[in-house]
Amino acid sequence: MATAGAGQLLLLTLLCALPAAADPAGPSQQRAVLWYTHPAADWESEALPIGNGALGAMVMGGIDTDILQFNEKTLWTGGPGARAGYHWGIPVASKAGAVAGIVARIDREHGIEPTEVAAALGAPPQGYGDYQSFGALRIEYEAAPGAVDHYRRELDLDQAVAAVSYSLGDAHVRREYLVSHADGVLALRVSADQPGRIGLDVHVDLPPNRRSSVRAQGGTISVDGALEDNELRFAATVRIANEGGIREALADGGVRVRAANAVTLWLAAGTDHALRYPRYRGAAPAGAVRRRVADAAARGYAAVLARHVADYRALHARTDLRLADAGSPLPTDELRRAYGHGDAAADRALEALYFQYGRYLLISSSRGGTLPANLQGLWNQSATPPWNADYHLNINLQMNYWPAEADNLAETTAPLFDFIDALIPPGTVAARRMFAAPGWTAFLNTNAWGYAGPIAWPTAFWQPEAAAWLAQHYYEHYLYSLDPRFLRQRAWPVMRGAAQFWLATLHRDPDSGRLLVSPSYSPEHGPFTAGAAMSQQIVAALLEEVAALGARMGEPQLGARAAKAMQQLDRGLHVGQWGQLQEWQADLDRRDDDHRHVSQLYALFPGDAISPWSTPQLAQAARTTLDARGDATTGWSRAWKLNLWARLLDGDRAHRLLAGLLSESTLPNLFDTHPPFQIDGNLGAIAGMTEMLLQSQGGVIHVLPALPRAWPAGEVRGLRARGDAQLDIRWADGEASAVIIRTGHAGTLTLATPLLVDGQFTDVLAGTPVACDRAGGQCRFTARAGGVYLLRKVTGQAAARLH
Ligand code: FUC
Repeated sequence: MATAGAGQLLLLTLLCALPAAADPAGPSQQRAVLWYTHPAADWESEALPIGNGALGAMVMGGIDTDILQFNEKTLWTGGPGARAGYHWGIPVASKAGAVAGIVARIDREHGIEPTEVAAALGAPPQGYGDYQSFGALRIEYEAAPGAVDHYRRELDLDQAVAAVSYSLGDAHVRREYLVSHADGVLALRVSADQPGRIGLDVHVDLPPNRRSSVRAQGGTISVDGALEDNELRFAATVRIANEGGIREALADGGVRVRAANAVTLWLAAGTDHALRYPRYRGAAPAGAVRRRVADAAARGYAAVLARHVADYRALHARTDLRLADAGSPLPTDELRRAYGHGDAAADRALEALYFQYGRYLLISSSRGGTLPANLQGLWNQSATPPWNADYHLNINLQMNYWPAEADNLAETTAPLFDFIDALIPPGTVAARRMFAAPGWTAFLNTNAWGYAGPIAWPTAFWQPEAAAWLAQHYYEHYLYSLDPRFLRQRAWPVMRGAAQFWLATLHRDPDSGRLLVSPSYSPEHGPFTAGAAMSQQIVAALLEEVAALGARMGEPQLGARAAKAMQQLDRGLHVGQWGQLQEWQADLDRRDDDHRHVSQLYALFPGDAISPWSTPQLAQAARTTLDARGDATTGWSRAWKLNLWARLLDGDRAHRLLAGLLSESTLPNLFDTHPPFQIDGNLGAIAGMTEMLLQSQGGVIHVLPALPRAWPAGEVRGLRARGDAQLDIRWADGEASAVIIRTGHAGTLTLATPLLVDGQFTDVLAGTPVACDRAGGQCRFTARAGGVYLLRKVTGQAAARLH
């Protein structure tokens, strides 16, 4: 830009003003903080999670004794070396004949009971293992004279720092807790505004299922050991640094501090797990763990805090949701209890907080260099957690990552992609042994050790579409980023292997001649048949993409095979006798069925084969199905339905699902409860909130497609759209009033919003209007690389000035 004219300057001023502006209805903006007036009494429902993707802890904040239960993401029993033996769940001898037998039976009988198929094709899991608690830091505070008052426990989502504060006699005590990704350590700093007031004993408590030594020397507690089940080695170091006062190592492995001005605890932990088939073992952990603590302690708390906040904000602060007329003086547990009882401003405050909490949870449980977020994200206190706190591939792991791209946290997909890449070698063996097929596959569930076979749990074991579904996440990452290297080097190999598998195993239906998945099982529901809707929809999406990409990726033959299969493939989009979208090829759906899995609606969300714009009749059928299933259900299922209603452009109904989640399926610490606690509901829900505000599937960016009446005015910043675009949207009276689009790549974008009908649409850097045909509130325009575009409502005098 050589010179800026007056118009340009004005636009730039507007542009700068927009993100900083408070909500249109007045400055009721609140800080994004969860806060409580009491310590947590319960781990699952009240403790506050902190984490850096690999290392996490739950903050209870007890006054006399503070228990900081902590996890390291790779501490798993099971896998190679497990006492029970381990074969990745993959049969040693080929099962291809048994699978063919089931396929032939389904051809004849059309439906088989899951118990029979599980007996024929599944196997009891051997050496599957569980995600483990690492241990707990037990901090016992020295009794001090004076009453405790003004207690507050909080989690600041803008900084990713938890804190406890209270007055004790004439002193004010503050504890701050964080887990830094930048420095790989947990830090707890305890300070008081009066000298010499901090006295505490620190111990590390470990669960019994391991051999371990805990030793204290000077100010350091060293933990070394191995899990009894699989000899996985682990190490942790806690350094206790006191400012003033005295410190001594205790004979029982603890450390005591007395009369200090402040104390900082540093904790690092690790294992020798490595995400590499077949051994899954890497370097001994102790050296790296000790080094991380030494480096952080040398850096000092203020510097570590600053680096942590900068690292976290680089992700979290990109996106903000401000709802107008939102606010409440209530602590978070009371706010949640009061939710839906008539205070709309308080309700909106909780909804906006819940949105930013979901983004916080994803960042805190999913960073590069470790495993992806599991069923509980990162936080688990048990040796035998529900569903092993594993990776369920028939909705749950995928749901964890639904918000990653649109909510501007694409970096959080790094551990997911590393995990899936590492699943391909055992998944390739599984495809061969189970189906005599090329490519790779996975089934219902997997663990830290590349489990790739089917377990023998009749209603939950068969999901060979998992590989194709997971491949969609790679392709979506490309659609959002338009990064050609990622497409070629990461996405394509995964998509190719999944497509090769399906091209070899699709079955020609003897009745219709169509290509079907067989055996096929609609997640956790109904009989085994051929061609359940979800199976067909997932495979169709993958093969369609492979057909389109093959030539460009240098594999035209594979592309051509996929294209040919697509001509014969049933797409799983059938409307049944009561107007519903069928879950199976045969019209078996019952109107009174309220099953939590709505698998036949995959094509509506997360897929995009159904939409009210392009396939209105199918969208109507999806609506009929959703109405029949009803709203009341488990946590993650409500979150899925929230996304589905947003895709049906019904903002009020989507909001009703959000309201149900918050009032029925959310714990006082705002964890989603299935029940029990499962993080998929938190993460799926914020994906749905985002779908209410912005959608970009099918090549069109729709602004505020499902805005509920409950959010008449507000502002959202930093949402991402497919096509490498980023949007800020402000709205009032239920309509968009300003939209800023920042574009990464040069190319064509299509924007849809009624604001295009009479709004002013400007290429800000050029200072010129955007030329496009705006018929029907849509505009297809050519965006520049690094462009900035402003669409705004112009009325009265402002319009005259600008023209
Ligand atoms: C899916 C669900 C269950 C549970 C489990 C972890 O299989 O059907 O309800 O959420 O995952």
